[in-house]
Amino acid sequence: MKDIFETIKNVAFEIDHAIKTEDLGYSESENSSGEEQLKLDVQSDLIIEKAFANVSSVKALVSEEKEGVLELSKTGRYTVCYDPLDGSSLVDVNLSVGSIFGIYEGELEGKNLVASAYVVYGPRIELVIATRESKPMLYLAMDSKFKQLGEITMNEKGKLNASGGTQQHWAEHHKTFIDSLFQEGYRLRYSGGMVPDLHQIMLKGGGLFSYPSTTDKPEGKLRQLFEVIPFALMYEQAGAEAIDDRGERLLELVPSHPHDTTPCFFGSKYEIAALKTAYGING
Ligand code: P6P
Repeated sequence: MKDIFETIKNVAFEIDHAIKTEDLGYSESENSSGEEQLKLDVQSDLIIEKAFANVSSVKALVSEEKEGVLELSKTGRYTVCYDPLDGSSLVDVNLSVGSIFGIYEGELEGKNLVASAYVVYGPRIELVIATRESKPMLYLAMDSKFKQLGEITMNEKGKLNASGGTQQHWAEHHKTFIDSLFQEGYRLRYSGGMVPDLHQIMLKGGGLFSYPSTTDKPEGKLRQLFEVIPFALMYEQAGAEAIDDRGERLLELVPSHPHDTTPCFFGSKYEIAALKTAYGING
């Protein structure tokens, strides 16, 4: 997988450059979830597709911005599922955004995720890579190279609460639970960008990120293959947890369609245990 990680490092610099120089307008097209695409979404997707075109270990690509599977090589071993520029609508207000990569071997489902990576495009470019055998490793871009900064471990209990979704559409028990965390003194940290929001909780000692089932989005908003399962590996390898609203591990999800979404909760052990109690989930 080394060739995949090296490709992601190269892509990170290209997309960062595009963010800082390309037109921020909307393209004429929509993505597979029916969302309007920024020219930057299309540009970032193209950068990734070109970069992986000749990476021998990659069998196929699946993009959050497109329908279907792009077959690259019959001899490749891995399928890379990616969100090229998550939260791209935040670029025009100069907030951090990110790219997310899930590396799967075999059928596209949670148990076949072998590694994941994400890039945060912010005041600095940061990259995090995790495998099934390793804790998440943090890298910082310096002089067009990535410097390894160290492993990420999350505390048993944190202080940050990233509560996603439209509050007027939250279930009553979810609202009561989220409010109880604030009553305990948790700090609201939510930018609307999944990558920086989850990255902050990982690096600042823990807490809870939640994007629940809501009346307007009963199956949640975040995509299983490109966003949720890759971050579930990050959180579990950092010593935290990642579950859905039935208490099932997100790493055990089996999407029936590449663009399926799910309610999702990522957090330190204390917060996930508290959520399970609030949701009436045993164990
Ligand atoms: P809401 C960005 O559009 C995104 O897909 C994720 O990056 C982010 O966590 C979520 O949507 C924010 O959604 O409904 O809270 O604005």
